[in-house]
Amino acid sequence: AAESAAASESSQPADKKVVLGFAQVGAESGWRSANTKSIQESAATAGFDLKFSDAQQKQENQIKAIRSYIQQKVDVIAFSPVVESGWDTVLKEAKEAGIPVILTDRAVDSEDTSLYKTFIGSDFVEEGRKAGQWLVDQYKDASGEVNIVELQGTTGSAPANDRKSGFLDVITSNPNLKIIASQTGDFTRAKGKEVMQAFLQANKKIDVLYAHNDDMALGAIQAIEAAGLKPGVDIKIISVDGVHDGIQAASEGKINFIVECNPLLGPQLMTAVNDVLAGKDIPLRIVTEEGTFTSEQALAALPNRQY
Ligand code: GZL
Repeated sequence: AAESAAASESSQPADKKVVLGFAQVGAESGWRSANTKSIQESAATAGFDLKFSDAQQKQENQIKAIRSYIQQKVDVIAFSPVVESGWDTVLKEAKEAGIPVILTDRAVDSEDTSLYKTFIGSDFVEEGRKAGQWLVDQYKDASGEVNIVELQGTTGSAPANDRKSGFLDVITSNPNLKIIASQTGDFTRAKGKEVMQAFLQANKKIDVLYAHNDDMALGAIQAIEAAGLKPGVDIKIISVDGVHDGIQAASEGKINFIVECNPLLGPQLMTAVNDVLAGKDIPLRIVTEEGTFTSEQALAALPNRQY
């Protein structure tokens, strides 16, 4: 009787595992792999039954996955929206089914914030501002024009939109700093290399590359070296994430400045799942802590990096 009483008090019967449905963006970058590992390991540690899907960076696949979790009557749905728009319908379906939703990593542009319990992730505008500030400091005495090319993240994604706007907002303080070309590399190495090749062919003088993630910067480095130029010297490179291969390149002076974007969101997500199921009020926004790395700092940090 005591056990059944305990079970009836909490929202979960004592022996039933919490079922968490997670709809992941894809496996496009080192950051994403580290993020997936953090979520899978944290769910196991929390004793949750994790249902996990990879949408290959396609919104329709994420929506399908969320609908399948609704059908399966999972306890909580969490996902990292590949793009900001187009989520209201499926989030309303989850709400009508009485299944709480938690956003991780990327935000949605829904006006109705009752459609999700919280958004756990970085401040991408601040990341763009940090990247821009480093460049402004580097070129504060520049007399001539500084030609910048930009490899944007996935079109329509919160990190691409916000890293662009934060960067632009800061560099306008120096009219010499000019973005002469800007195009999406979809957060992948392959596309980053391809677009950088095109930038190099179309522009005779490129001084700086601003890449929205390390993977595109690493692809661009291949293109820069193939063109007989020295990355980090002939073309300064600023990137975002701080994954192992990015930190490695920075420690070798091929990337000059990295703005960290923390992928290890698993523990905060599992805490939020428990709090939501316990009926606790949680903040609508949980911002993850992160820093920056110059080449010297990357060299010192390399031995201790977890991912
Ligand atoms: C940022 C995340 C971005 C990373 C990329 O939080 O959404 O997606 O910066 C990843 O590496 O592909």
